[in-house]
Amino acid sequence: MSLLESIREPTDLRRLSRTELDGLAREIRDFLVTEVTRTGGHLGPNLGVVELTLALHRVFDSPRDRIVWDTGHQAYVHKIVTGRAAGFAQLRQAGGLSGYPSRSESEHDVLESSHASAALSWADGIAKAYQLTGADRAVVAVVGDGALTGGMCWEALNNISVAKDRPLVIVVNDNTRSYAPTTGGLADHLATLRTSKGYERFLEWGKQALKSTPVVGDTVYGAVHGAKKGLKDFIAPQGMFEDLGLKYVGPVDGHDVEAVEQALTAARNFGGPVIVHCMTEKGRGYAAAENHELDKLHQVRPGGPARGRSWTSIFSEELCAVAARRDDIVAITASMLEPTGLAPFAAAYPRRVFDVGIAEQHAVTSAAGLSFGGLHPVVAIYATFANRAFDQTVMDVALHRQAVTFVLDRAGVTGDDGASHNGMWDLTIMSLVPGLRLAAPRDGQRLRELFGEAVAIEDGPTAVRFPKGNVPADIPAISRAGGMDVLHRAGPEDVLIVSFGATAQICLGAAALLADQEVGVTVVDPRWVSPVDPALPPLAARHKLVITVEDSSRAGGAGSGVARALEDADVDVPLRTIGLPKQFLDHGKPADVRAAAGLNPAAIAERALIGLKRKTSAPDPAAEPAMVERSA
Ligand SMILES: Cc1ncc(C[n+]2csc(CCOP(=O)(O)OP(=O)(O)O)c2C)c(N)n1
Repeated sequence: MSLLESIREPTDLRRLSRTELDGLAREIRDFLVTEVTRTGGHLGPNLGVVELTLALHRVFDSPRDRIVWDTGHQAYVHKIVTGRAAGFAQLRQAGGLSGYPSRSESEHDVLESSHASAALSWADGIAKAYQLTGADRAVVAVVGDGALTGGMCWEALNNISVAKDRPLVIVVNDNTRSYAPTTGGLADHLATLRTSKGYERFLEWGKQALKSTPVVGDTVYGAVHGAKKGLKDFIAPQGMFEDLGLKYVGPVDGHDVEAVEQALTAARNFGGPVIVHCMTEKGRGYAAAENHELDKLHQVRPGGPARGRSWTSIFSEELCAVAARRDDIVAITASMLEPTGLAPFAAAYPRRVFDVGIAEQHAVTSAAGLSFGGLHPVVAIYATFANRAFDQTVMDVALHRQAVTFVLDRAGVTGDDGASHNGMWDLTIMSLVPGLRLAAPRDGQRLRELFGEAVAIEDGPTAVRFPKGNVPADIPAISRAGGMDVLHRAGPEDVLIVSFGATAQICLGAAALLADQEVGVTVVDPRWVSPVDPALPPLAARHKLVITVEDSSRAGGAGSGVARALEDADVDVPLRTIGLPKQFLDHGKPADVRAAAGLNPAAIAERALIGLKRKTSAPDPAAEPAMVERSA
């Protein structure tokens, strides 16, 4: 039996000798490389936390003690040592293991959301609860140097540092990178701490102070006392964390299980908030990751790098083209220069791009300032992370009518990253913002056009949203109705299908199915989701039924905008809105997740036939689209 096979739960780790631990770390790395390159997933971050995770599970007694992973993309090793190795065969596939911690998978998992920089606040709250209820349970948060650039971490630290008697261990997993190297004042400060002599001094101190402290177990007074005294003596250098009033242990070699255990044990026994600064190497032990300059194989795809023409690459090209004509165009990324397609722009115009860290709120308000200062900022973020900056979008950008263009990549169902990565709230939240004009291109050509139209608007904010993956072939318009593209028109004016963004292809598929049933269909793409095109209500009035289709939440989204516009124009044509249900959608293949929500030609055609009363609603619930939500 391999060492890996002998680990069914964290307590199994505590029987292992140092040599066995090294062997286990090797086996885990081999396992990760084999499994994750096959299924796709986060590779580099997990290769970097093998020893750190082993040490955490030897020192802390999970699930009694709580280990809170920030972002959660680096929790694969944690999954392996908590009995889920077999599940990696189905990683990120429908019904299989989630790519992030998941409470339904294991009692060892706490925080499921994959939005960064939240773990310290979670840990603060859990520690407060345990203190108030008298529970003797340790709380440890693991946060990357990238995630530590997020504002929530600093709000949490501001609170954590004042509670001197509330135990909380914060492990900073410092691999010097987010995707790319982490930048900013904090990164500079961590670099200063890294180059201090603290590690050697720690090892020396650790050997003496912890000689009699069990790795896991009683907080013997002497050991606690010794640890406290030792920590005081050990504090080095007098850095920012100390100035905040937090004890600082480190820097510790995060690939030396023994050193990490010593540090964690001392921190655990300290009795107050402690930062343990671990240095790790992203991609450790796998040459392809170690040598991958761009992002150390942060995430890999099954079957190797993507082929084909992505939406992102078209935006990337268009941004450079516009920027060549206009030197007021600047771009902002929240730590995702490469994934959001800003790298070519950054190479061409290094002074005109700002990587602000994982700090979407700051990105947006800083964009308001750039606009006030006479520039036209393009904020390039993933749609799901726009949630983070809703208030800033409303109050700082829109209220002040700043000309900021949001580019929302990975909008709609993204699928395999699970509930918190789907970009399914952007159409709702952006539609709520007064004065914000919101576009959803259906293909590459429309992305170029609409991005150009968006950055030409100078009296308020604009947003352009598009999905993950490759663009479809361009879908030409056959005519225009107001500002809307008419994509299809055949037969009597029975059904008007209003297709938002990249749903055009499936709407045309539905039109073809309906033509077979001798139903006349018009398909329009309004191009702009908000405001609703004034030509839409009169066009709707000529039809017997209107169906809106969007790859975003039905609740308050594009279809809701159409409903309000028809109501305001006193157009009483029946309306059906098709979109994602107000639910958290489990991971799975994007097409399957969409189809389950009724976002496919057959389901749309079915809704049309029922709406036209050519067919009654089937009494058999199994015939209903699985996730259609009726009440939202
Ligand atoms: C709010 C938010 N913005 C952006 C991301 C995308 N993202 C995922 S991991 C990551 C880098 C995290 O860096 P770090 O915390 O240092 O962890 P590492 O991958 O280096 O282990 C980013 C930017 C996110 N998850 N959440």
